[in-house]
Amino acid sequence: MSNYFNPEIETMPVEEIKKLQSERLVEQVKHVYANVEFYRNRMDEAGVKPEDIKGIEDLHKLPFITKDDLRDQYPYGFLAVPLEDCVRIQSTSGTTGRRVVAFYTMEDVLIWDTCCARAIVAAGGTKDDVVHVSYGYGLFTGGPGLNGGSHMLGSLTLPMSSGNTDRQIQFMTDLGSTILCCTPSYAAYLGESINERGLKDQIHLKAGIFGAEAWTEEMRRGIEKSLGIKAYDIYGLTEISGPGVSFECSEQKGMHINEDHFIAEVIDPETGEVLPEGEKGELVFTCITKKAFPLLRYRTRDICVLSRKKCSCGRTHIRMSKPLGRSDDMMVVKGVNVFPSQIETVLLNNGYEANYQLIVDRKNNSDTISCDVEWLPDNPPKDIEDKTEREYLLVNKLKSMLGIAVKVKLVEPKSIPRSEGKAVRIIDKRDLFEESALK
Ligand code: DLL
Repeated sequence: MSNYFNPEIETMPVEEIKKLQSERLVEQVKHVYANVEFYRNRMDEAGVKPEDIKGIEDLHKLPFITKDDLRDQYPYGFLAVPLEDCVRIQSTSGTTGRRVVAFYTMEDVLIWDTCCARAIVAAGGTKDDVVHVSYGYGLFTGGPGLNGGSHMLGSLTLPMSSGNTDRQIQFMTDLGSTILCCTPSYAAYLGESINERGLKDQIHLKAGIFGAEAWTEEMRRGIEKSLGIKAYDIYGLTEISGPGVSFECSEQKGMHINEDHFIAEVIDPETGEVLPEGEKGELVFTCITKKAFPLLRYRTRDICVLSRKKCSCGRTHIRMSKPLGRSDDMMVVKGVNVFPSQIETVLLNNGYEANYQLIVDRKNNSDTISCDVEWLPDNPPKDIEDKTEREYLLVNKLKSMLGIAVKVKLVEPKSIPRSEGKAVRIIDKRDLFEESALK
């Protein structure tokens, strides 16, 4: 594949995009069937042969892939090229033991960079911009993704990573950062910090590219005001490549999916039935260009709506709404993906039962998570010191499992309300999901 960064692809007539997707899908199916035993078995079980897939109209014949499949196949089960052809791995946040590790060939990295470069352009970026990347660098895809996109565009890239707010602001003022890339919570925090220090007139930001967690329109308006910028949403997930699977344009009405690389479907999460455009359901992606770790029909668990309505920016690629919720119980806390089951595992491994409740909140634009857990009736804490010690032990265990701090409170047996139906394990006070503007 030549010509990685070709903006014309984003304005191709829809029929041409679909034709391109069909051609690439056919090749991709052959590639995974030939190289990944897991796919071969799944497709054989479903009675589908590579030659049955003649274009995107046959996509529905392929079986779905879930995160559990990826964990079961950890680490190499989905690798579709020889390991020596890979140049990079990235990994999902917050999961333990069986993480999801995604592999990239050099070509895969360039495709990913292209997707992120497009997001920067859609936010008004050019090679003359100074792109300040405050997403975390490392296994998390945020930093490396936007870094790569900025390089591809030829912009000056500041690989700040997250944290150290004073240093962030100093570089921002001294080097004249014009585009900020970070999580929306961190952007809000930076905005506050800059205003508190009275430095707003010394920063030159014009745009921000914020994603990796849910954020509301209200939050967008707050960030835009405090930093004096236009704030753009960006979406992605490690399994599919990282940030840049989709991104907002100047219209700010949903995120254009990079359709020359990913096919999007929305399904009914209960039945798996493909839903028509405009209906709300679970987002499913098929990677049609990636070679090392190409997932077909991967269930993201993000609930979204797709729209092909014409966008006045001129891009023809389909748009997705902001995620409107999840079809599983994953929460994104401080940018880290947290499953209640992980917390439960720590509790059970440490002699507690599954009588717990998680309270997630957002204060001063920073997420907090606390966990109330009942001590066992036959093993109450001896005194206040013993209680604190036991709580501290759980805090440490949870920290090493999740990578973030969870406040723990031991409470009396039967003090957590029992529910008649599904246990109410999570109280998320953040109210992050709202019906999004896909017009
Ligand atoms: O969060 C990739 C990313 C980095 C996206 C930087 C945007 C910017 P994961 O850690 O694998 O990857 O988490 C993926 O995060 O399935 C969504 O539930 C959530 N998510 C990502 N972007 C958004 C967004 C990165 N813009 C999971 N709005 C996804 C809401 C988002 N949720």
